[in-house]
Amino acid sequence: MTASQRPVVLITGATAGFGLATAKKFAQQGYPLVITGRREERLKALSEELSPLTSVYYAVLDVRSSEAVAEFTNNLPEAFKQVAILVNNAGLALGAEPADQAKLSDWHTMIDTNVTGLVNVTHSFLSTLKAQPSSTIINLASIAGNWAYPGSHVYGASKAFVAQFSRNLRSDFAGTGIRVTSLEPGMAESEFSLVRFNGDQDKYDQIYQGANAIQPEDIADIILWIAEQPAHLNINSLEVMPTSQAWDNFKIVKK
Ligand code: NDP
Ligand code: 8X3
Repeated sequence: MTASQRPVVLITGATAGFGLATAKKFAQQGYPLVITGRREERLKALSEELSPLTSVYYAVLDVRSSEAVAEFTNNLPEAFKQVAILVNNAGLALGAEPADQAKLSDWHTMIDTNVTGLVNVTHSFLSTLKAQPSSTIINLASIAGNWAYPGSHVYGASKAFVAQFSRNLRSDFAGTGIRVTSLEPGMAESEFSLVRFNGDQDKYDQIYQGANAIQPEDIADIILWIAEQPAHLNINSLEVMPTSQAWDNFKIVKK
């Protein structure tokens, strides 16, 4: 496939972390890109950086608003309308306290972003994706959706939704050109933990120091690999951890 034949890639949450690295990775391969997020100055700078490599359209988009998502979808310029690779990446965790100490507003924000936001964008592009000879949805779930750990409550549950939603989409679209993947990373170094701990740089440093965590570029490589599998193959789910991370014992709380 020559660069001019590459399908359009839409990435949500391209202003940082996985989304940013994925935009760069696909741009290096010449894929036309639609990049979105809430921070316009970052989108503009990224668009300027990548424009020598490929065609880029950026739009400020808060995925939590179904109205904004519909308007964004309808207003895509003609050259970018035929989205064939959707990377549903925008998401966040807020807090890691036990459930009874968590803020209800944080729970709502996680559900609104990780569940409602992802559903908004997916629904808005299904007819476009179905019209393509081959298309791919890559949803960012997490190990937190597969395994329980203290302080994960709503975050982990929102990612369990993403994993099951991905499987259910697979079920609906079996035999069509639409492929769906639930990508489930473990600990990765990005702004994610700054957001989770409300900008606390000390906590961020403690978490990542010596952990040799996954880097956003590792995830970008995996996303490109998934998207470039032959059309007859669907990567259903892919869980990846840093080598330094693994499961521990079940806890037993004795009286
Ligand atoms: P970052 O915090 O580095 O990036 C998150 C991105 O999501 C930003 O671009 C942010 O952009 C965007 N975003 C957040 N809220 C919204 C919103 N309401 N509307 C649109 N965009 C939004 O995190 P990561 O790159 O690490 O995480 C990306 C995804 O991967 C998330 O879904 C996360 O849950 C998941 N994940 C992360 C892991 C990790 O350890 N880092 C591990 C497993 C999964 P902006 O603020 O400009 O809107
Ligand atoms: C983020 C991974 O392990 O911090 O999705 O919950 S973890």
